Amino acid sequence: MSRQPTPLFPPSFVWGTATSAYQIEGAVAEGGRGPSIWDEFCDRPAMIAGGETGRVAADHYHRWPADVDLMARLGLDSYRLSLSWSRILPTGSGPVNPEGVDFYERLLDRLCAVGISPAVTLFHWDLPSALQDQGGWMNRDTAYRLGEYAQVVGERLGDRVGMWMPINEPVVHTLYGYALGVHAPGLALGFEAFQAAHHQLLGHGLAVQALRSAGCDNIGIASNHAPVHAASDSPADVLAADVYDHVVNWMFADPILLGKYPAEELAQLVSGPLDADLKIISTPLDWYGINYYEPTVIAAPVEGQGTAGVLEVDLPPGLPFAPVPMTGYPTTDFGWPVVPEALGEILRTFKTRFGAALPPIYITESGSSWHDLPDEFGEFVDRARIDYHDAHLRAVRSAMDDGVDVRGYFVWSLLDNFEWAAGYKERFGLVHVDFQTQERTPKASFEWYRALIAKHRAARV
Ligand code: IFM
Repeated sequence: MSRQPTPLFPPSFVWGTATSAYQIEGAVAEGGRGPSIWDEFCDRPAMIAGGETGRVAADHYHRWPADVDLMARLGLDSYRLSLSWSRILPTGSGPVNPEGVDFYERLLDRLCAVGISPAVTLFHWDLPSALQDQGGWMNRDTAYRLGEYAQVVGERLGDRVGMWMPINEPVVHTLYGYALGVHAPGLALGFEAFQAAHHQLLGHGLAVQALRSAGCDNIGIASNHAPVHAASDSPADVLAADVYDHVVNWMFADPILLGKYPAEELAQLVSGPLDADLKIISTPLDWYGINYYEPTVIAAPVEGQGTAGVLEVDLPPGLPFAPVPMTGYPTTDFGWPVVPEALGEILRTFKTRFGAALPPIYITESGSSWHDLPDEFGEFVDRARIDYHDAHLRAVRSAMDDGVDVRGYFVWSLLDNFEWAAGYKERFGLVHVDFQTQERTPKASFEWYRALIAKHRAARV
């Protein structure tokens, strides 16, 4: 990896980090919070590595003042957090929990006081259980509940929020949570799960409209995208890769940016008043957020052979595509290939595919998990994480030089946290968290990012 200084970005480029409520807050039964689907999913045997749960997580609910101090030391322009829906509306709709609103008011106030602009996600996979009891995202009503929740939050907290994302990574929530059953709510509905995707997209559009009516602006989405490559030039592999690309990328981006599903066959997977819904879903955004981690290689399925690989789960038989491991690249300790140029590639693809319909882009997440260990001085010298971000920032810069309008980069994540079904072993943070003592130790990557931000701040002056 290069040891040249990371290239400079324009003065207005936004430097951020990201987290989500269930992954860091803990305190799941405090402050009037209602249960969420992740509380219940973690209680099911064998769903989470090591039987871990987010009940305490990084205890951010109690330690947020010290965590904001760390962010101030880092010099962040913006901090992307998600609100726990069931902390604000314990049953997903109806009465507001004043203690929940109060918690976020104090957190947002403090962020603003230290000069960090909050970037708020409304739904990062932790649906209130009461809404799941009514079908969750398979139920069209949930989309309207997200709109109402957005209205409440917009009215109460909107004056302190710099950027909004109604939803995070609908593709992952749909595939893992509703199609394969390896994330909450643990449903294995196969292709029927696309109804849940459609309702999330509808909820996104309704939430955008509600936020605007509450006087909020600077609204986008945090959506996971990455290039899909065919395993070979064979027509069967190329076709399989194209189908997969449509399912994981364009099924989610096209409705939002173009107001249509990318193929008639995919539109037929969902029901509802599609024309009217797509108008709502494509309510114009101020920007589009891409979460990027790794590209995918796809082959045509071999009859009688199960498919595993990048999704880290066995896929049901009969799918028209088979993810295969990517070779020739280093992998993170989580086993994900490190392919920075693929971030540049997806950015250029967005520019080409959407043209004038594409608003400015933010990288709303990128990061890598390394099983960091302290050296003899107790320091975490996470060179691999630094190299990861350096290389991915270079890829962003190069795409910008090619005319892609990228406005900011949010490191996933500020803190080591609860990595969903993988529990606590996977560590994405710039700050190490000892989950026994909750001690925070900034890693070398924290100092690297601090210096990078400081250099840009100095250039601003
Ligand atoms: O931890 C997750 C996050 O919640 C959503 N994006 C990917 C991250 C790493 O897996």
